[in-house]
Parts: sequence; structure tokens; C-alpha cells
Amino acid sequence: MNNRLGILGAPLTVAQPNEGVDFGPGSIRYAGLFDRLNDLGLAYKDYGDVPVINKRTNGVDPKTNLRNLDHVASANEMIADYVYDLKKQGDVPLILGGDHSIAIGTLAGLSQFYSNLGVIWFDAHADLNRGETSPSGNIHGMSLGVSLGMGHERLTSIHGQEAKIKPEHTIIIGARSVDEGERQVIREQGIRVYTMHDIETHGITWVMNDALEYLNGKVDGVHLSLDVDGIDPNHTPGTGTPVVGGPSYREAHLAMSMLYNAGVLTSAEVVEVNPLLDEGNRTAEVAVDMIASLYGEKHV
Ligand code: HAR
Ligand code: MN
Ligand code: MN
Ligand code: MN
Repeated sequence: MNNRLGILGAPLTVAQPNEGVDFGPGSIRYAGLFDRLNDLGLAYKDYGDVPVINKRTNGVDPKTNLRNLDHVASANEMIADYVYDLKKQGDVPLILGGDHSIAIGTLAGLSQFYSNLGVIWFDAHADLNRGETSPSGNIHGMSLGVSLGMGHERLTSIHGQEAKIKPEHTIIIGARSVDEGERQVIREQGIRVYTMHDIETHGITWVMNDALEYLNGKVDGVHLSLDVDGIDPNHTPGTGTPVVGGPSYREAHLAMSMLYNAGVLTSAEVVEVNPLLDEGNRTAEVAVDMIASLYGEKHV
């Protein structure tokens, strides 16, 4: 592996209800991503966007309680192939979403290179639903569950039948909107969750150190899945399912710097930036700030 970042857009939008998240990759690029990477002296290659097809069917399939399953499944097949190829080049994957269902493809593509990949899921939500438990039928609320091997076979079987990650290597940070069925999965599978309550009680420094210590020695890579709705919507208003009461800009920023300092990160994705719901391009700008911290930007 070299240190070159391989940047790939995954402009999928049909795993959630709002148009516009397909412009996420472009808005992040336009928010100054390359200038910041240049300032860091980082080598990168932009692979462009995966040519996903954003087709919506009418409503939820009553048999499965899944919306747009065919399109989400075939798009994620493609995303998995592209991520696999990028990783094969030796690049460090940085995937720009797109709704959070793209993690299904990202993790499927990555899983072939790791046997014990750690995942840090920074999100207001747990994304552990399946058709049976989902209040919405929206597959972006299911992608972590699918990667753990739970859910519709069309999704769990992308790049192989087996689960792509393990519950004991999975960490959720920032959760504050968790459904009952998801709570049960967290309990039964022993997934580590740092809630807003934990962040407030112990501070983000403690949370990140504890999370890193938890993974230390158990994993052969660490993937960050950064859902921008994980950050407080005061800073990231341009997203489809904002939830009040999230970590501040500074807390999220520090979490990213701490990941950089730990030197453990092997891939990342940033999802759910929706410029059509944004104030200017603020949310993409925050996303770029987070990416810059993640790859070592210092302010002095
Ligand atoms: N938990 C709810 C559902 O499954 C809302 C999910 C919203 N999802 C995201 N992903 N933005 O984090 O429908
Ligand atoms: Mn999410
Ligand atoms: Mn979310
Ligand atoms: Mn910064």
C-alpha cells in the first residue's frame, strides 16, 4: 500500500427519500477538497464517480418493506467493484456519498482485503434496521446491519455471502436516534455505541481514546464511515435526516484529528451531504474540514 488517496464518488440517492444527495460528491469537491489536500502535500487520484443509476420505484414493496431494492442492490454491486479496484491499485480509499447505503458497497469491496476490519460509524443513527424493523423502508437506515450480515439477501450477498465486518469490531459514535429493533441488535450483538450522553459525560477525547483502545490489537484495518448528520445540524444543515443535539463542529473535528494521530485509518467515506437542502455549500465545507483533519491538517 502506498499513501496515495484514491477518491471515488458514489452519488446514490434512492436509498433515502430526498433528491440532491447525488450531488454530494460534486459539492464536496467544489468545497475545496483538492486545495486542502494539496496544502497537506498529499498525493491523491480522483477516480471520478461510480456511474450508479438513480431510479425510484413507486413506494415500498409490501413483501419486504424495502424501497428501491433492485436499484440500491445493483448500485452497491458496482460501488463494491470500484472500491475493490481502487484498493487493488494500492490507494487509500476515500469515498464520497451519496446516501449512507453506499457503505454496503464500500465495505463489501474492502472486505476482500481484511479479515478483521474495524469500523467507526459516526452517525446520529445506528443504521441497523432491516425490512422487518424499519420504520421507513429506506435502505440507508440499514447499511451497517447489512454489512454485519443482517437483512435482505440481495444486499448481504454482494461480493460474497459472508458478513463483511464483525459486531465486536464495530463502533457507533454520536447515536441519538435509534429505533427499537436497532436497540435490540446492539444489545444482542454487543456492538459498542458511544451516545451523545457518553460524549457529554466523558468528553470526545475520552470517547475516541476508549474507542481506539477497544479496537487496538483486534483489527487489521480501520474504516471511518462519517455520516454528516452525525454532527450537530447547526453545522451540517444540508442533510436529509438531521437530528438535533449532536457533537459540535469542534468535537467532530477533534475526533478526526485523533484518528489521524492514531495512524490507524485505512479507509474512509463521507456520506449524506445534500447541497439541495443546504445553506450555500456549508455542509460540504464542513465535510472538507473534517476530511482535512482526518488527513493531518493542523491550524498552526
Ligand atoms: N432509523 C430511521 C430509518 O431507518 C432513520 C434513518 C435515517 N438514516 C440516515 N442514516 N440518515 O444514518 O428509517
Ligand atoms: Mn447513516
Ligand atoms: Mn444518519
Ligand atoms: Mn480544521
